[in-house]
Amino acid sequence: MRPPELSVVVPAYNESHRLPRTLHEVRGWLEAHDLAYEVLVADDGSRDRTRDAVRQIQAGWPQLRLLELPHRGKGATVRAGCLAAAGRRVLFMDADHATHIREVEGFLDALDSGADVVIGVRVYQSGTGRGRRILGLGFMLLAHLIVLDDPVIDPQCGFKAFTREAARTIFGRTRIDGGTIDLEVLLLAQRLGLAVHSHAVAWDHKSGSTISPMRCLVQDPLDMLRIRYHAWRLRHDLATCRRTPGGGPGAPAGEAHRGLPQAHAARGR
Ligand SMILES: Nc1nc2c(ncn2[C@@H]2O[C@H](COP(=O)(O)OP(=O)(O)O)[C@@H](O)[C@H]2O)c(=O)[nH]1
Ligand SMILES: [Mg+2]
Repeated sequence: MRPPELSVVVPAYNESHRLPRTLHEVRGWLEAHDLAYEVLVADDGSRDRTRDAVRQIQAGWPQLRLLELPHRGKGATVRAGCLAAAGRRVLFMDADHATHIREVEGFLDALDSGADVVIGVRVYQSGTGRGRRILGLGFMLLAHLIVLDDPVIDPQCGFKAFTREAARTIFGRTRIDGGTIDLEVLLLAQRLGLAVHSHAVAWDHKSGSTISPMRCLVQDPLDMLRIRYHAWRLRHDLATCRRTPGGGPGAPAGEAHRGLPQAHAARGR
């Protein structure tokens, strides 16, 4: 059977109230477009009825898969989902549908034009409160101080797409289990010399955020240091993979990686 053109990975933790509507909207859009797809809900050991809700929807929707994971955090869930994805291109997006699935069109075009990774940039934002914006700026400052080699306009946007090879190569090397995995993904992509493109998206901030300010202040900086340390430990592997496309533990067996272009991180091209 041919792989789907697109895998949509949705990490979920206690999302029984928001996810069914998102799945309904995502299905509506995908089916209106001529695209072979799968949707993977990666459930992070939810304690509400998220899994039951997905199972119910699955009954009439064969392209919907449910990954049932023990609770470890968003990063672990996104990683498991992206590594389990069967599609030729892999998108991850938030369960609350803050960025509409329709935006994926531009992402697929960018992947078809040579990008390995396409990251959303929340240019058109609505509903993001003041406290949240300030936390975001603090996070950005630390991300650029501690983690990123090259500039990235919006590292934390929860709407990112990958070629299958890039998804395997990157996520196979990530370690972070929490929400800072986006930074780890970007640092690894930079070190691997992958082509990272940015794409403007609309972001409608939904209520019910699970972001905890305490976690941002304590856990995130520690995770940023871990990301940096782990990338340093991987330096030989990353340098080898950069020189020999297709090599490395995260690459899919038997699939040749097309030539990896030199790094041009997130220049909004
Ligand atoms: N797996 C997992 N996913 C989480 C966790 N916290 C949030 N998420 C998911 O991450 C996405 C974004 O979460 P959300 O609460 O909307 O964050 P925000 O809107 O960025 O403040 C959603 O798909 C959530 O289900 C977690 O602890 N584990
Ligand atoms: Mg949200």
